[in-house]
Amino acid sequence: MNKKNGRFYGALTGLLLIVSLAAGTLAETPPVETRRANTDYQPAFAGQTRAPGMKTNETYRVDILTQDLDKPWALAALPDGRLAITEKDGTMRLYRTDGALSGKIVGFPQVESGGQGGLLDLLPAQDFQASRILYFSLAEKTAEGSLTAVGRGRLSDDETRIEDFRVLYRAYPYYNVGAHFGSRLAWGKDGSLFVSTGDRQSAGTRAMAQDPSSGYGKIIRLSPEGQAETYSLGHRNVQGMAVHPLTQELWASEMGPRGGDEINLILPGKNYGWPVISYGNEYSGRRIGDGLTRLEGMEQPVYYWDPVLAPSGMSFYASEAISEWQYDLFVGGLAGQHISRLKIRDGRVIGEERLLENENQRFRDLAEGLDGALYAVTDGGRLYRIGP
Ligand SMILES: [Ca+2]
Repeated sequence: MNKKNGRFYGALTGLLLIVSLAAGTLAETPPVETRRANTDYQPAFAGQTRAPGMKTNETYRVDILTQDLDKPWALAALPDGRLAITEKDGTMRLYRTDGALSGKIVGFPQVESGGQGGLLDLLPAQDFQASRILYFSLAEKTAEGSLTAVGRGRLSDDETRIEDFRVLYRAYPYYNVGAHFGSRLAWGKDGSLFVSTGDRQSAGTRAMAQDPSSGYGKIIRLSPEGQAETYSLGHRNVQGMAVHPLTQELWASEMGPRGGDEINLILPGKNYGWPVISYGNEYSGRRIGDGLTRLEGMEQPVYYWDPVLAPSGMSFYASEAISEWQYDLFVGGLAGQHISRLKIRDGRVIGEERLLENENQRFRDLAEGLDGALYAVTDGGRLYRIGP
C-alpha cells in the first residue's frame, strides 16, 4: 500500500492516504504481529486485533537526548517547551530544549517505590505558567500498606523543590502489594482531572474492579471542585490515558494478563469488563473466570494485543509536522519494547506500525512536545525525541 501511494507525494498525500485508508487498502497488508497468540479467543469484530500493518512514508529522525534519567515514569511538556519528568524513586527532573538536564527536584511525600510503585505520573496545571502548579500520581506508602494517590504542589521559584504538596485523592483501601497502581493522569475538557487506578493484582483484590465503591480498577474523575467520582469501572491496570486533540474523547491503554492488553474509548458510567471478560488468560495458562470475552453490559476493547505489548503511557499526535501521523495514537510498550502507532478511524483501529523496535528499551511514557516531536522515556533511563 505504501509503495503504491509513493507517487502521490505533495500537498495531496495526506488526503489521498486518508481516502485510501477509508477504502480499506490497508487490509491488503499483513499485521505487524506474526507470533502465535496465547489464547484461541476470536475478536468481536474485524480489526479488533492484528490490524493491517502500515509504515511511515515521511522522513522523521530519532535522537537519544539523554541516558541519565533514573527510572523515569512520566513526562509532560511545560508551556515554555521544557519537559518535566518524574523518576520512580520520588524525584522530578526538567529537561531544557538546549539539552541541559536539571538536578533532582525533591519535596514529595514518601512513596512506595518497590515493584510497580513510586512517584508516577505528572501533569502541569492548565494555568501552570501563572501558578507553577503540577499534579502528580504516586504510590503512597503508609504503615497500613500502599495505594494510588493524586496530589499537587508548586514548583519553587529556584526550581529545586515542589512546595506545599497536598494529597487530593486516595484510591482506597490501603493494601500491601506493590503492583497494579494504574496512575495515569489526564485533563478532561471541563477542567476535570482523570486518574486511572489498577486492581492491585492479587486474587483477593481483583474483583474490586467491579465494585463501584472501591478505588481499585477504575478511572476516577476529580471535578474542578475536587469531588471524586467513579467515571468507569472494570479495569485491570490502566497505565496509559490520552485525550484526542479534536474530539476530546478519553482513551486508555490497559495491561491485560497473558494476552488481552487493551485500548479502550472511555465513556462515563461504562463497565470495561475486568475480571469478568478478557481476551487474555492467567499467567498459568488457565482461563480468567469463565473464559468469557463478551457479555451484555460490558464494553468491548477497541483493540487488543495477544501476545501482549504491555502498554504504558500513550499520546495522540496533534501536530501537522509529520502529516501522516496527525491524530494517530502512539502507545509505549514495556514487554513489547517498541512504540505502537495506531491509526484510528470511526472508533476502529485501521492500521498498526511498530516504531523503535530495535532499541531494546521498555517505553514507559510518551508526550508530544511543542515542536511537533514525540518524546519518550524508557525504564533504562533514556529520553528519546522522535520527530521532524
Ligand atoms: Ca476490558
